[in-house]
Amino acid sequence: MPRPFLTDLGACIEQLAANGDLVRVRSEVDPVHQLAGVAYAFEGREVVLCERVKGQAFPVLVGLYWNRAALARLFGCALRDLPFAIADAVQEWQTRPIDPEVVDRGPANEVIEPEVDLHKLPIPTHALGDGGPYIDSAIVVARDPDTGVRNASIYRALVVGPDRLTVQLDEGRHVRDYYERAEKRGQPLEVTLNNGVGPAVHVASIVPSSVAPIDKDELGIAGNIAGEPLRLTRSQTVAVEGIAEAQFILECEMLPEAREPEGPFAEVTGYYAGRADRWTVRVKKITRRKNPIWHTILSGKEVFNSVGLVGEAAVYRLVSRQVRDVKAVYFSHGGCGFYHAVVQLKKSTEGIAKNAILATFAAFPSLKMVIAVDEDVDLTNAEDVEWALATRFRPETGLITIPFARGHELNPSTDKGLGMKIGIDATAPFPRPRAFERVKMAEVDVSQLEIVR
Ligand SMILES: Cc1cc2nc3c(=O)[nH]c(=O)nc-3n(C[C@H](O)[C@H](O)[C@H](O)COP(=O)(O)O)c2cc1C
Ligand SMILES: [Mn+2]
Repeated sequence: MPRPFLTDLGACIEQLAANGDLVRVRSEVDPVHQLAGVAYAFEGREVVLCERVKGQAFPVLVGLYWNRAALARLFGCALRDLPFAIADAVQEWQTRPIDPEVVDRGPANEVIEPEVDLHKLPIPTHALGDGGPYIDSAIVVARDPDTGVRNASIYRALVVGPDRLTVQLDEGRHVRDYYERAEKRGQPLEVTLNNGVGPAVHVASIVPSSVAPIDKDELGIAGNIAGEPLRLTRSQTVAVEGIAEAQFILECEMLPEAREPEGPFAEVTGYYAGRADRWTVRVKKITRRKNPIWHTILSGKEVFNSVGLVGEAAVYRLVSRQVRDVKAVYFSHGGCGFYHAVVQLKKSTEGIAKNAILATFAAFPSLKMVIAVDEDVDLTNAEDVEWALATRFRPETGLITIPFARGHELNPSTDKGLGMKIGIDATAPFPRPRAFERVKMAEVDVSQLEIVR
């Protein structure tokens, strides 16, 4: 059954309100620092709609991804099933993709701005040390300059002029690969930045390349999640499409040979990414809905529950096929959402936890640490995982270290991404000796008892 609220942000907000997961801030907030500060008071709880933004005509939505329970309600599944629901849609896409459809005009083209002025958009400046206003939730749609295959992803973009942005493209990103090939020919890379989309499109655009390789259009994943093709709209000034359902579309080109300062930016690591000369983008046209809502994402729980959640789903899908004993994967929040993974196994043989650890590293290169636990450990509970480390992990046999391996360049504990990965087997021996049998109490429904306080 089609679920339009998973692609259309306006419908999504209505659904959040109906589920009791939305707060509206009626007081005016300053987009410089104050908006993020107000939103942070709700981090991990309700999604926040700032209805009046100082000096700006449009409201701003923030916090769409920071509460997994609210996301599960949107996706219509139980909280613990959320990564599996995404993994199932991704698998369906691999075998029966619901590819996007291109239309001439969409809701995102209701207003075609006569001139480009990024300062007229309510783009907030988040953290106190940030280098300026950042677009950080727009879906970047591009085409491979050789094959024409479409790509969707998210890159932070700093506003540096009325029609100019600077962006950060990590190593290995498909858009960086496209750009480098276009630049070699002295050509710009055309892209659209699509702000204000539903979770199906967001999820599709951050599925890791181990699952959505460079020769596949990951926008199809949005179709498989929402149950209907995602609609794309032809652009006014570039040959790449925009997302018809978006609130705003910025038609842009990434300029060859041009670099301008970008940063600092409060990153998912909890640190600022530094300022340096990075890629330059020129905005050629802005189109929008009549009454649009700007969407922004705060680094922190929001990203843990989006990149992390989608990473878990992708890793689970890949690794459980190689190692059937793997039952679940969790990217813990203390690990910045995607540096630490906990892999849960129901062991059928000795040594298999180490194979699961190696397969997990292969499936998600940003990971620094993988901990394997048994099925009787709650993998989402840091205290329970620590209990497994304390009582099952034997450092003399259970530790894997992989020095000088590629990780995530933003992680300051690495040398620009180069560092050691560690795998920890915190599973009990197989077959399980009596000494490793976990204490269990009877399950009692206390609501049936007479209890006095
Ligand atoms: C809110 C948010 C911001 C992101 N910012 C960046 C960024 O600035 N640079 C980057 O390389 N990746 C960033 N990512 C991660 C990429 O979007 C993600 O890895 C994506 O799968 C890359 O796709 P691609 O390889 O198809 O280009 C961000 C993800 C999210 C959710
Ligand atoms: Mn891609």
